[in-house]
Amino acid sequence: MFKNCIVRRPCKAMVEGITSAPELGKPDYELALKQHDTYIEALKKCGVEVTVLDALEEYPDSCFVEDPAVITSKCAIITNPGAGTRNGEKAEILPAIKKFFSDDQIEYIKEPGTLEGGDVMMVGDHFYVGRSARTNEEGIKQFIAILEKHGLTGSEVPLEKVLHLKTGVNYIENNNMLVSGEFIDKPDFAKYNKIVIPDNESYAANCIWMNGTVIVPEGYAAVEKAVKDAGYEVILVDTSEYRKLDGGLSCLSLRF
Ligand code: CIR
Repeated sequence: MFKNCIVRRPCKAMVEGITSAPELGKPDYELALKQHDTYIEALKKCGVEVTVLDALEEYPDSCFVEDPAVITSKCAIITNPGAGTRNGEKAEILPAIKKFFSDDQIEYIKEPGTLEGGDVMMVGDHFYVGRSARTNEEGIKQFIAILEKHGLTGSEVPLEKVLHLKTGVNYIENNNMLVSGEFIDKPDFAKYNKIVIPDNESYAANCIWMNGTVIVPEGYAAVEKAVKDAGYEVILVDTSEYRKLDGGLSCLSLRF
């Protein structure tokens, strides 16, 4: 069960955030703030304390707190984001992590390794790590060594198309996994009960399990139904403005 979440308010500069889909237009900052409020309320409904960090205008993508850190049951790992404009976010997240973890529980991914938390999917004590344009072989090697030092395990999953691993695949506990596109037939995930996301709703592969409830992005009826049919309570949160920056529900929080 998760007890805590860390989120960071979006900044006005988010309109200059990285995107692979400029055709969706720039995010509406005021609407993004309202959606962030709703997101925080949804997390709280799932029984967690939410730490809300101040917006950081120097980093347009800094509301996506999942990327500069990974939190496990045994340790926190400050990553080394592969996106140049985001790399400095690792220093900005550290004070918040230090409120929950002592220095000997905090590990670091170091150059030349790069890794972003969006590429890390936790399944119990095992962590799948996407090798992507943001997360390199050396970053994965360091990450798995850190996991093993703390009695956890990890394995690499090469990505071909999507930004981060969790853009396309998410574990929602009870052996259930939401899978889309390139992940549907990956042998790595053969042992899970796969809930296959239709191509026209692929954005909604990024749902989060929160203490028995699954938070699903609003506007994806097939995914909402599939998650409900799998037996979960569902809370819908509209993330339209974050989608314009390739960001989804998991990207907006650290959950631990
Ligand atoms: C980026 O390209 O880094 C941001 N615009 C989106 C980050 C999404 N984060 C995630 O999937 N964990």
